[in-house]
Amino acid sequence: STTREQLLSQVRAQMHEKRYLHTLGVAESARKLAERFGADPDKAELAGYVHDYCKCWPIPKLHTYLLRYDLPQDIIEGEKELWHAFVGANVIQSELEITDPEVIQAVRYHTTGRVGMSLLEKIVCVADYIEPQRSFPGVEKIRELAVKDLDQALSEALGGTIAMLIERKKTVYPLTLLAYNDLVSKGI
Ligand code: DGI
Ligand code: FE
Ligand code: FE
Ligand code: FE
Repeated sequence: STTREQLLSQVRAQMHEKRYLHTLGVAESARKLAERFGADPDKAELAGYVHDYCKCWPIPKLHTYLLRYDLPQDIIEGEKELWHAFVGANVIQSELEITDPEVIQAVRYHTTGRVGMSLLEKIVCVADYIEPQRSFPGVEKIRELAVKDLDQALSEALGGTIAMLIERKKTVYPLTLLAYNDLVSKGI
């Protein structure tokens, strides 16, 4: 079985220094959120380590893997920013021998979110926004919410992303909008 050191050196080899520091930050933040909200801290940390495994892969390589894994047509035809999450969920199984379906799902939906996210999916998604290296308008509010209410933090984070995408005239992936609507319709 793979040791933590082996895993981290393989993750490190996929990306730039800055992305690796972000990765370590997400693992740390995810572990803390898991301890706070009652998820498995080891799973959260592992998901953090691997969530952006494919983030720095060249677009043609990501495209090859999208076709190889027969990933959804709307992902292939949509924003390339989303590719690393869907490809990553499959690649961590083949290259890192990660078999835990909860960890795999957390990687798959860390960028878009979805309706009915598991606790671990929410944790990884929110950790991705609030890890210590992150700075963007609104990050402090999400950090504050994440101390008390994970769903509120998630709602704020998804809402902020949707607003940013609209501002930049980018398409909003349907799942992201549905996830946001689901939270808001429940008063979150
Ligand atoms: O990989 P990271 O930079 O750590 O963060 P991420 O995986 O959450 O997001 C990557 C990018 O994807 C980010 O710039 C926002 C963008 N994104 C998230 N949801 C959507 C999206 N882009 C489009 N076009 N549509 C979405 O629904
Ligand atoms: Fe990502
Ligand atoms: Fe990169
Ligand atoms: Fe990330």
